[in-house]
Amino acid sequence: MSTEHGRRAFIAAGAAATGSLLAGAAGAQEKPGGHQEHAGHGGPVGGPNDRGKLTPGRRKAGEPPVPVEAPDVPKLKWEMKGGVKEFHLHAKHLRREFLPGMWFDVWGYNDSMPGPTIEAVEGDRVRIVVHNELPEPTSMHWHGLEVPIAMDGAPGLTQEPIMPGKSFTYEFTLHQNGTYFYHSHGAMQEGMGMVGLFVIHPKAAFEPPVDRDFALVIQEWAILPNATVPNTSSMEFNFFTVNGRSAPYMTPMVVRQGDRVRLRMVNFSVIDHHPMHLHGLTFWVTGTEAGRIPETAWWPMNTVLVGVAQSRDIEFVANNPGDWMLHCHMFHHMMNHMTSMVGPMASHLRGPTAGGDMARGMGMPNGGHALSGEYGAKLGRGTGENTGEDRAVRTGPQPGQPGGMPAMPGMQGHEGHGASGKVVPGFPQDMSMMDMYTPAQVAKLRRPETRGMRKNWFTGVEGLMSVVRVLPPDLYDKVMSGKGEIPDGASVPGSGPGGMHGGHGDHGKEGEKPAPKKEDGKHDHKQ
Ligand SMILES: [Cu+2]
Repeated sequence: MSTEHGRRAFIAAGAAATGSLLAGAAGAQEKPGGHQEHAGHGGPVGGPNDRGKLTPGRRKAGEPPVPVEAPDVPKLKWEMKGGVKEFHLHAKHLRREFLPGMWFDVWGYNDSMPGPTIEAVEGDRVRIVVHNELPEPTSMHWHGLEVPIAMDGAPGLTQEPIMPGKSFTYEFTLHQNGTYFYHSHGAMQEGMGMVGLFVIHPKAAFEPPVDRDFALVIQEWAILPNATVPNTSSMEFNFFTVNGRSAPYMTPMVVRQGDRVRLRMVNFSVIDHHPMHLHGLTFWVTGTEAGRIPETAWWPMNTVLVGVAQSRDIEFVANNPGDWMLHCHMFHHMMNHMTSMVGPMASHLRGPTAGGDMARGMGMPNGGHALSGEYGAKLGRGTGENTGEDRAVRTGPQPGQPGGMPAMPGMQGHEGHGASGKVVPGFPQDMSMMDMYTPAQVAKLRRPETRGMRKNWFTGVEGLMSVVRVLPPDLYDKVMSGKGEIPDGASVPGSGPGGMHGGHGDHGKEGEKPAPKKEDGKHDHKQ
């Protein structure tokens, strides 16, 4: 049935595209015959199906909204008590696995960072009991919600802080709908991860209704060398997470071709705005942190800037099959443990020293080549995180240390990253696709949602990224069923299955022995 719906949507979108050819000026700009390449491209500019603006998916108007999905984050359970939905949030320390085997100490709610997603419906009366299991006072703010002043969670200004071991009951009626979030109102606590999504559906779904509704919360982190605890006073960030995981460990969003899809993106970063770019698909911006935007004010885009503390809802028709990146387009935000990828870590595995002068703190080597042990980039500008110029260490927990994965063959890294990285003095070239994953890590990266992706899909997926997989109905059903074999690369037809190139650590299949460490210079991936 749903396949039939998908086909109908596809045909409808195609018909709309044909319509644009006959539609005067707007259509005249199109190359004749070019539309086959852009199934569902849509009708004339300003028309209802312009770039899929109001093109329906598979769901019928009048049905209730689909539940929201926040990949890698649980939903907060509730109990109806006297007509009130009652939730419980426990503010506490927990450990979160940002990347396979890399566990960090963060603060969150219940057993999740970000906290579990609150999902409610406009008109609901909610009671949210916050239990403080932290070693310091806290309070909870409901970002964007128009609540009575005593419920606003601003410590001192509107309430006494919730002391350790105590709890506080918030209760209010939701008269808004949209993408909101809850967070501690202590700045340093926010930096430790104390946030969660708060999605409020309208009573009847907006039309055309979406088939899938995803929510993402973006965060950034400064994790000092050898540390597992975020440095909340730093303004240099080396880890970025989407729903508490760095790419490629985030779970891809898998949708069926023809679906109408909503993505809700919340930016809970410390100081950075993120231009979130979606490959291969054009979307409309349909909501902000204040709720729905009228259709007349929607913008067609492929890159939407999500500012700090803002949310942006986007909608698109998933008419272009493939595995599409969704990522922040700031280059420094497209890497993990970014600073340590240039400089001494890359060549000597000593890691960068911290707290350098401005030039080196900004990643500008002032002597030698970028990979040299002595003159490579520094970690940070010395904004309080100085660990000493004499102490060169790797970013994040070390293998075998608390927070690190057990030491194992293949974790010893390699000397340098090929001769080409040292050709141009001071230039940190040749840095891409150099993350090494052990077989155990690769096994964790492969999940049901990644079946049929290219074998080495994760090599270029890092930092503030996620993947939207638009699958033809038959492939979608196969992937989601979890059954049967799907060949590598099935979702990127014509690209080959993927595989490793040039000996970059081991990205092989589970159980494979790591490749033996090679001599520097025989390691160049540009061969
Ligand atoms: Cu960014």
